[in-house]
Amino acid sequence: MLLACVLHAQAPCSNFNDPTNPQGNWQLDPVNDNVSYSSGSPNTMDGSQYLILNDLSGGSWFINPTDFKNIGQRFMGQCLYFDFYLEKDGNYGQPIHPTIHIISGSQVITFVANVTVTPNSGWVRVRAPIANATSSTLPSNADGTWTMASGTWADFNNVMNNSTAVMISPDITSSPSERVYYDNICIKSCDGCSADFKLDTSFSTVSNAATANLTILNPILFSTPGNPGSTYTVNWGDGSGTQPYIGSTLTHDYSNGGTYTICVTEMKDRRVICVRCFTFCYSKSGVPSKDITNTAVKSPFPELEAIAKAEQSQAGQKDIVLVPNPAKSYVDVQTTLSKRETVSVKLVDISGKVVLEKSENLDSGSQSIKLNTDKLAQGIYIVEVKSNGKTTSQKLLISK
Ligand SMILES: [Ca+2]
Repeated sequence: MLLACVLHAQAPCSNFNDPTNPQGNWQLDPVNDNVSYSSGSPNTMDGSQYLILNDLSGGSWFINPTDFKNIGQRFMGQCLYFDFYLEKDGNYGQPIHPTIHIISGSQVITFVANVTVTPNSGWVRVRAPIANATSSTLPSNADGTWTMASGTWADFNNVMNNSTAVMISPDITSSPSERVYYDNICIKSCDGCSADFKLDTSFSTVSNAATANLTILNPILFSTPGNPGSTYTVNWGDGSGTQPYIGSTLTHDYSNGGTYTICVTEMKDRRVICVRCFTFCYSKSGVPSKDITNTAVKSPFPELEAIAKAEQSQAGQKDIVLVPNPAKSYVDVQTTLSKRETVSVKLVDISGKVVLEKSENLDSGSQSIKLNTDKLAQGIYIVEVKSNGKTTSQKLLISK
């Protein structure tokens, strides 16, 4: 199983690359026909798919109200990056400064880049500092300056620290034909390192092995004017050597429990630019699963004990089936009832806390209770089903 020993939260990053849901948690606000969005490819900074925003009539925004909450509280000292490209300027006719906005409720702060672009002048990458103001001079860096239309610097700090969303817009002029591209809206360190990566880990209860899927968030794999591009190598931390990263997700299996530090090294012209590491650990369950008569399961970890008990219960009776398992956004708890009765289902996390509870009055025969697991963190849970005075439990893995 994976243990809760991941050392730090991974920072939000929208790369608009998902083939089925490229906009991720971004949405129109308000929802109207003033702006449309679609995808294009490639962003010449990294060769990836990007977001296109089209201004069709009056104003509207494109916001992400999910991933960028409380930015200042979580990522002070880091930078909010974005890639920008101007395709059509709505006949504005002058160079424009790319912008990105952070909002908190109705308050807005705007980072204005120093660089200017004109239609089809190329992609630019901008870093906005995540910093507090200490006077009415708002924070700035080499890439640009934070601005706000109204309010005090204390208001600025409130928006930065208690942000509710990040916001972008194609609006440049009142004429509705602007078309802009955004990509790689990511929070990362300001040092220009592009070796930050996303790690998805899962544990197979069948093989007792852990699998790590690694994706570099916004690698610079292509040469652009003034930038020769980078190469990346991955060290999985288990003595298996290094592996080159060539642009898609890399997968690695761990068959032995332990603590592993996975590192990505970014190099330019054979020179190391930076290294990013992430530590995770997992432990095999170590439960003698064949020995179901052993009811006095003892384990140094309470969660192991809970799982061991669940496995014993599972081995003794197949009263419930969980589909799918591992689950992502939902799980169906399937059971067969000999008569109409009330069935209650509890989802318990490894600390023993009930995270979800549901009761349903079901007819006899094959029945199913759907639990929404969308909001739950990935990990191991126990599903407890109580019907006809009997409790049955099963182990459920939630893997996002
Ligand atoms: Ca992208």
